[in-house]
Amino acid sequence: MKIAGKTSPHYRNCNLTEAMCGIEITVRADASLDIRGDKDDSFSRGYICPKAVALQDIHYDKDRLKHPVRRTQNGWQPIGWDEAFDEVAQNLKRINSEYGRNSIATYLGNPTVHSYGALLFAPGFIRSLHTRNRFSATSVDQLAHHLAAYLMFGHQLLLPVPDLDRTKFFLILGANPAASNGSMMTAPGMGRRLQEIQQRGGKVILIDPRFNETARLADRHLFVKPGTDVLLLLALLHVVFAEGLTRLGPLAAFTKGVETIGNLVAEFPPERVASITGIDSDQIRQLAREFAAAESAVCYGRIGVSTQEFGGVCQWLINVLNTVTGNLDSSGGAMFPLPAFDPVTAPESVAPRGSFARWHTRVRKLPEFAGEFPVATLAEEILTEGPGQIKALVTHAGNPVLSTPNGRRLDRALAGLEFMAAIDFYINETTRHAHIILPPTSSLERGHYDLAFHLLAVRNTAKFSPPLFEPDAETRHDWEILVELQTRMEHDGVFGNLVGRVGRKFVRRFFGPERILDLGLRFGPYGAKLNPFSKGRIEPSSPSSAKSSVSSVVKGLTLRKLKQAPHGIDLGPLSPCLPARLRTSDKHIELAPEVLVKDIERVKTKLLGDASPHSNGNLLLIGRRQLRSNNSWMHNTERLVKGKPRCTILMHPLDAEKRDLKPGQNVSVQSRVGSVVVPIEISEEMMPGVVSMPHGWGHDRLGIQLEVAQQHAGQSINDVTDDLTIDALCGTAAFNGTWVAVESA
Ligand SMILES: Nc1nc2c(c(=O)[nH]1)N[C@H]1C(S)=C(S)[C@@H](COP(=O)(O)OP(=O)(O)OC[C@H]3O[C@@H](n4cnc5c(=O)[nH]c(N)nc54)[C@H](O)[C@@H]3O)O[C@H]1N2
Ligand SMILES: Nc1nc2c(c(=O)[nH]1)N[C@H]1C(S)=C(S)[C@@H](COP(=O)(O)OP(=O)(O)OC[C@H]3O[C@@H](n4cnc5c(=O)[nH]c(N)nc54)[C@H](O)[C@@H]3O)O[C@H]1N2
Ligand SMILES: [Mo]
Repeated sequence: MKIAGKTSPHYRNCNLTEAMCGIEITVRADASLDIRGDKDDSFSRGYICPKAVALQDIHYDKDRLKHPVRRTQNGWQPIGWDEAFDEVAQNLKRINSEYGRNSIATYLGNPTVHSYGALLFAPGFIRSLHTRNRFSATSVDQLAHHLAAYLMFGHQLLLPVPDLDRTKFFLILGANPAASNGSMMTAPGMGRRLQEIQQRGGKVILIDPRFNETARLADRHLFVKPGTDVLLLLALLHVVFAEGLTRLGPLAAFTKGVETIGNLVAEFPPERVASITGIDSDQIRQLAREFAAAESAVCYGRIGVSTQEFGGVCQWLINVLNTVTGNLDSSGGAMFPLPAFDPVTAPESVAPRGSFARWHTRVRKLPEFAGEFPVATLAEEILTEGPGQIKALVTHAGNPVLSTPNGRRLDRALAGLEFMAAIDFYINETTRHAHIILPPTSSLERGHYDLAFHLLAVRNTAKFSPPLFEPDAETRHDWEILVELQTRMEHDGVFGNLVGRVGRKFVRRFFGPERILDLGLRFGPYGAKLNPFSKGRIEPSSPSSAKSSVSSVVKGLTLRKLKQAPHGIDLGPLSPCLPARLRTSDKHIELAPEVLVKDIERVKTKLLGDASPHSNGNLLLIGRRQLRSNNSWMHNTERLVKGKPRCTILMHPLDAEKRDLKPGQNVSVQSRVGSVVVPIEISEEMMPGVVSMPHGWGHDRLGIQLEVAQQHAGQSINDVTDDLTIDALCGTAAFNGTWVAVESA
């Protein structure tokens, strides 16, 4: 293992979750790594979570693939890169010419967003396939945020973020930042930051069907019945309008649709929704008044509200609540970060504004968003015969068998594909179906810049992490694999191959991710090149530390200057930027987009009408994240999985008593699509009628190569979640709110 730089210790950002924690790594004599929080990182100030320490376990994992493999009757065989690339390209071309362009599908998983090389080069590869069957983890995650941003602010990436370090009133719906480290809100050290809100006289309030880890830090926690947050939001807005508490301030000059919202919410007084949401009408009124009266306030909702049947309208109404109370684009409210590499002002070809419902899926007719289809439809598109049926799949950094609803069905579907390739370094529940696996370098072998998370951060900062280790001679970076596949798809024959090869060399030499990053920084808001938004101040982080003081970085940010600041550069607090930063054609906020307003009809029918759901003695299943876990792929590290089994179902004592269930016993959890057997934990943390399970477990399938994970297999919640239970507006999986029967196993 060759160390890349001269510097020891080595400073970088952990790229596992969204928090961008600065870490300090020392390579010990025995090659093991001492990984700790970087005290000089001005943003994370030394905070890390246990996952960062496990970066080394992944790097040194003996199950991690270092060279391409081909699946044969006698198991996996190592093959060379050229052979592997050829075989993938030949198969994709054959299937394309035999069945048409839409017969090839792609799936990009979550770590794609944590690798800037992959983010920059995946779109080119996907374009080279000319298929509409593009999928990603977005439709099991944050799609609702993009949809609301696109329709209201004109760009899918113009995402408001809580101004956490200044707010006086933080209203959280369905998130657990104390365990997840925060999402769509990058802020390392969540516990400290929440405490600081209280120390400056502010309040933290959580709405959640579980008294989760964040509830323990909050001033108030209210149980809400899963899937009913939309009614709570409508009622909060009702009170704001009915009691004359709207105050748009400067936003009034460029906000359309306020009256439409007023009319819409008129029919949702708290009394009408209280029993359905499980929140007392007085509590709702009080909450609305406090929110409106606070010096600054911000409402924020995450996975609990994004991945449920009304996720789209929830994220919209959250933005509306912030806007009409004067808390959008205002200090302590919901603000728009201005990152040094800014996709919002980048050309359309680099970061598209978004699109909605230009075309629909073949089988269920669900809409595209930004050129992608909802992954809840992937299995049926593979299994349903006819023109346009998916015959081949390429996955990149994804494990949809464990991470998408009705995963067993997808598991079966993948087994029947004519061809599958995976860009991944593990043989797991999904990649075991691949014919060829192309393994990328580990994250310690590459440079890192958080293209996505600087855009979502509660403070403007910039940091480049150099590689710690030289890449293994046999491995390729994600972006190199993607470029290689793209050129092979685009060029045919001997001449084509030659052109391709030269082009490839050229791209790798002159237009790799570092070059693009540098250009992005130069033309970005803090670069020397002219940019309409360059108002940013640049200060070196923690000037007290000699190592970090880069006094020359005061203007004209470049990658070189960024590299001279190993602890990152502080670019100041978030600052107001509207209406200039809006990307709507008329530079107005569209408070009441038609499709969203219309979707309230569905809310009325489903939640208020006769068809409103009845439990029939069943329970509502929701998800749960755990600090020492990261979706499906970090269970192969002993230090993160040791201790008692964590893949359990949580249930309220009353529900357990009714079913005569005792703590620790195995129970079967059954839904329309399948069942799992897991141990039960009984706790008053849960709202009665609701049960919770973590996702990403279920490593007991045949043929995977994850020795540690297999010993801590657990079961997959997504063998129970339903691919037909979705947010009908945009097709996001509605993981939260699956009806299940739970009984002794
Ligand atoms: N340790 C750890 N950290 C992670 C991850 C991980 O797997 N492990 N994953 C990362 C990823 S990919 C993401 S997207 C983020 C997610 O980050 P978060 O959204 O903060 O994470 P969750 O723990 O899923 O929080 C969802 C909360 O919603 C609640 N909930 C469920 N249904 C409802 C509902 O109908 N209404 C309301 N109001 N609440 C509901 C749940 O009880 C839970 O407390 O975390 C990231 N960070
Ligand atoms: N029931 C339920 N299901 C959920 C959720 C939930 O709350 N409840 N949360 C959803 C959310 S928010 C998300 S984001 C998804 C995640 O779902 P996915 O993105 O589909 O799955 P991950 O578990 O993140 O798997 C990541 C894969 O990428 C590989 N990998 C890791 N690093 C790299 C890399 O640098 N390059 C490459 N090429 N591969 C790499 C890993 O080996 C692994 O196979 O799960 C979703 N599923
Ligand atoms: Mo996610």
